[in-house]
This record gives sequence, C-alpha cells and structure tokens, in this order.
Amino acid sequence: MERLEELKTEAAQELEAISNLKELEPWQVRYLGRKSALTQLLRGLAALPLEERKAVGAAANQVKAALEAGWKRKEAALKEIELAGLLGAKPTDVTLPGRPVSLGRLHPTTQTLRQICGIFAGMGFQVVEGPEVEWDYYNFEALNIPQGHPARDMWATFWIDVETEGGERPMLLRTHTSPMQIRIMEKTRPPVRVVVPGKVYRYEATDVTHEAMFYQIEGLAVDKTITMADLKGVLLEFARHLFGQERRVRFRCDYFPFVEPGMEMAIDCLMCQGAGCRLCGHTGWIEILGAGMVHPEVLRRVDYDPEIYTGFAFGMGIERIPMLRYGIDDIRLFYSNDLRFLRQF
Ligand code: FA5
Repeated sequence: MERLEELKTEAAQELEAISNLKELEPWQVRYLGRKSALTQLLRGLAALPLEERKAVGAAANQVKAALEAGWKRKEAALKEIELAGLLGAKPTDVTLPGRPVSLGRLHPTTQTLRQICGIFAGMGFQVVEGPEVEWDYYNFEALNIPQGHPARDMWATFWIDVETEGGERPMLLRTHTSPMQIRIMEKTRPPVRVVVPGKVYRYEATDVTHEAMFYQIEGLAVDKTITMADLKGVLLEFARHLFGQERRVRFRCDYFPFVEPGMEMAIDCLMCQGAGCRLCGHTGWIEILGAGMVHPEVLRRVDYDPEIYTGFAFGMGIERIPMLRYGIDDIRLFYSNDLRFLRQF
C-alpha cells in the first residue's frame, strides 16, 4: 500500500513537470506501460492472502485510474498549447480562395473508341484486344496475302529485326487490326461476334490525314446464315448511332485480299449534307471504312468450313471520326501532346 502511495506521488510530480508532448510518451511507458512498476505490482497480487489481495487490488486499480486520468488531462492541455503556438506563429487566412484542382480529360481517341465499342456492344459484339507486335503470318499470310503478293504494298510495314535461318522477317508492328480476325477464329468456334480496338503502325510519311501510328477498330461476325445484308444493316445502324439518325450511307466495291466481295463504306458529308464541299472533296461523301464478306480461303485457314459458315468483317480508322465531327484539319495534332489541343475535348 505504501509503495502504491509513493508511486502515485512520484508519477504526479513528474507529470506536473512535463512541458511538451514528446516527453509525455516516456512517462506513459514508465507508469502505465506493460513493464511499469504498477503493472508488476498488480501481477504480484496473486501471492497475497485473499483479504489483503482485495484491498491492495482495489487501491492499485484506483491509482491506475488516477494516473490514466492525469495522463489524458495533460495530453489534452499540451495539445492545446501546441496548437495555440502554431496558430500564433503562422496565422491562417481563412478568407483566401482555395487552390484550383485541375481536372484530367480522356483523350479524344479514347472517347471515340469507348463510344464506338458501346454501340457495337449494344448490338451483341464482344470487345477483344490483341498484340501490337505481330507475326507476318497473322498480319499477312493467313489473311490471304502470301510472300510476294502485290497487295503487301497496300500496307507499308515496320519490320522487326529477328534472326531467322532462312533470312525471312517473321515479325512486324501490325499494320491493321485484321490479324485479330485469325487469332479469334483459331481459338473459338462460330458463332463469332467481336470488335477489336487498338493501335496500328504504318511506315509512311505523315501528312494531315496520315499518321505512322493510329487506331483502328476491327469487326468480325461469323455464323451459319450471315449475308452482305447483315453487314450493311450493322454498319448503317452504327453510322446512325454515331453520326445521327438522318445519315445516309454508300457502299462501293473495293479490294482487300481477305474479303470477297470487298467494299468501302462512305457516309454523306456531315458539313454539307451531301451537297459537296471542301471537307468531302466536293463529292458529298466521306469514306470511313473498308469491309466485306470473309474470304473462303481465310475461313479454311482456321478450319471453318466455308460451305457451312459465312461471315463479314470491317475495319475503320478512329481518328478520322473526331476529325469529321469537330472539324480537326490535321491528324498529327492527336499525338503531339499539345495540351491546348487536348483540353478542348
Ligand atoms: C485496312 O487496314 C483493312 N484491314 C480494313 C478492312 C478490315 C477491310 C476488314 C476489310 C475487312 P485500310 O488500309 O484502308 O484497310 O485502312 C482502314 C482505315 O484506316 C482507313 O479507312 C483510314 O480511315 C485509316 N487509315 C489508314 N491509313 C492511315 C494513316 N496512315 N493514318 C490514319 N488513318 C489511316
């Protein structure tokens, strides 16, 4: 009991002398911590006879409660002093305006891609992505464009240096998203209905409508009864969703080795509504994509029987769409990271 009294007085005196929060912590450890004299004393209680144990235990708990209360009071007082010190040293002007937080934006290409994927998702297409570094096999060979085929010249290619015994160059940066047609069909059985957004690369001099890196989105549908009418219906629906319900579309023959027949789709000019202006080169029409029915040779390559299955595919450049919508006259603005351009979207 005496030791308890002593402890209480000693602790109170020391607490009194403490003048900042830093010194308070060791005090707490010394008098209330797991190794403190008080804790030891409470542990030693078990050795006492029952009557004494009760009395000493109660007294010890009272001392403990008193020390804890003292500690809390001291802590609150010290915190107040510290805060007052801070406020006094550096007055805060609460009337100052807040610092502006600048908001980021999605790149116009990202916005367009998301919107396009959304439209096709609404028609039941799955969104899939694929590699930008591709094999010659997928980018050309399996798409019915063998070595030496003149159509290879349609896609100026960045080749990748890899050593092979025969001296061929089997790797490249994909020149279009069409290689994903093969990769998807190799892995799945019909019905297939996918769109593939992604970056593609062309070894070309850039100008106002051509970049060396740009985005495309590929579409592919294969099933038992797919016809050209399905292709036209899907693309018309797409064009009206994206460019407005009053849009008209035009299909004309075009050549791509992996489709038969092949075609290009144009929409009537957004600026002149088809009358003819600078934007559409006075034709009234603007081409936006290439498409066609999947070539039987391509289907055979992935082990789809062309007597049973038919399909359509299309591929379109993405940047040209916001260019049309917002009257952007140079594609190179998209990836030159000029914030004055990007902040407008
Ligand atoms: C193709 O790339 C074919 N894979 C499209 C296709 C897919 C046809 C499926 C049939 C079936 P093309 O090379 O025309 O086709 O490119 C398609 C679109 O990409 C063009 O209409 C154009 O919008 C865009 N494009 C082409 N070259 C560039 C370039 N250098 N910079 C920006 N956009 C380009």
